[in-house]
Amino acid sequence: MSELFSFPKVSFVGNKSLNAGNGYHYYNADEVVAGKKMSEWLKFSVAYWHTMDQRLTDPFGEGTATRPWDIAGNPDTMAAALAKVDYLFEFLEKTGVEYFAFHDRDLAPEGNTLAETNANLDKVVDKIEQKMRETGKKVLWNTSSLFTNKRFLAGGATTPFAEVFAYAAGQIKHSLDIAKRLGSESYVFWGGREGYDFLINTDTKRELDHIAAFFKLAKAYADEIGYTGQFLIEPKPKEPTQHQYDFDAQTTIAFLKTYGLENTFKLNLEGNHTYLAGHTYEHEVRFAREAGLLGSLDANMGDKLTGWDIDEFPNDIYEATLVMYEFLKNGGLPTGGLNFDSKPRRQSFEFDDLFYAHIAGMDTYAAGLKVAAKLIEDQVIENILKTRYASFDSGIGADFEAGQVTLKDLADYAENKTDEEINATLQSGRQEQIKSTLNNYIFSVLGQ
Ligand code: XLS
Ligand code: NI
Ligand code: NI
Repeated sequence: MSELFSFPKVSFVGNKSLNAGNGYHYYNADEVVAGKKMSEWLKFSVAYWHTMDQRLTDPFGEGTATRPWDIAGNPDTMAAALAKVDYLFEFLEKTGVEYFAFHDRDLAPEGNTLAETNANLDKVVDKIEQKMRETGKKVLWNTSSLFTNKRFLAGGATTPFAEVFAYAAGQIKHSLDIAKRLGSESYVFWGGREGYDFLINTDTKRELDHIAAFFKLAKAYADEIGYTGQFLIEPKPKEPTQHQYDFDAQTTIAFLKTYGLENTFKLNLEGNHTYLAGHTYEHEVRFAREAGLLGSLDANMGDKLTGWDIDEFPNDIYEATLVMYEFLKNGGLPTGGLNFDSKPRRQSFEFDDLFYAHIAGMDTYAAGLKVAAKLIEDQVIENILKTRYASFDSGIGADFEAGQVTLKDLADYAENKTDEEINATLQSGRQEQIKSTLNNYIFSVLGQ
């Protein structure tokens, strides 16, 4: 097939030139880091809804993006939907990205009924399936949009309207059929409008009971059709509803445990969502990892001065390093990956900007992976923790950890100690020194 667009195939060029050009400076698919090839660790994924569908609109203006697959005047026709598939696969080929992710509604226009909509969708899925067979590209995850259409104004699984609830279930059923058919490694539920705007008109308990039951029905259906991909919930604290039920990792973990869903789901954590929740990305990844529930990453970032989700392509090496540290501690993401739920800025409207954006994102996480691997090899963070918690390795601390003391034993132990004695055991947190060390690792590893 002749080329659809002219951007050259992106290959690894190394970091000798400081100017970001058309190549990867750090992402070297075959390079071995921490015992595995980068391409095996870093399962990057193109997000259909941004890379293919996002027109770079904002609340004040129309789209600025120039996209070669737009079919003049009517970007929502079936012809455009089918044409986009060819562009996606050429984009994957040229960037070397192995995976993609999509919502049902990214792929094809809706019809007048769910049956008509499914028929449109299936035509595009037929083509995708064929292309996947030809190229070996894979689906990281798919999902259903239960938030774009008007019917979902009060949610999909948490709507007060049973007609809408049934429709949402129908949509999920079809998406699970697609997941099974295309072999999606995971299946994502992002609770777009699963939350509330106004407490007084909302039965929160009933809504949470509904969504938990909805998830159980989805799991039962997946089991019935033999779909074994990992189910994921993607926490987000606000936008679009004022109060999202899956606010952050810990809120979502509590929800899963409350309803006995912790063995069914893991978390898909997105950088920009973590800031909106008042956390850092590494915080969220840490808490999911420690709960054994780290599933996948939506690798983006936001502007820390902006209060909404801007889905910027990741370019913060410091953050990527700390996220990759958690990632390596987790042994990577067996059924997940790094999905670029990211879009170029509105002024980066040219098609080539999509390539530069993916290059920036992939290089950032490749660089973060290398620095994190070196930190672990040198046991930098492990040694910091070892020293800081050493008093729990012997004496009263060790006795407590072994479950050998009562509250009264601890009180007896502490009773006659003076402040001077206690304060003499405190250690500095050495935050500034640790940050310098981190910077030194970044400079040194990436300078090589
Ligand atoms: C929106 C979410 C969304 C999910 C998929 O903020 O990040 O894009 O990843 O529905
Ligand atoms: Ni996302
Ligand atoms: Ni998001």
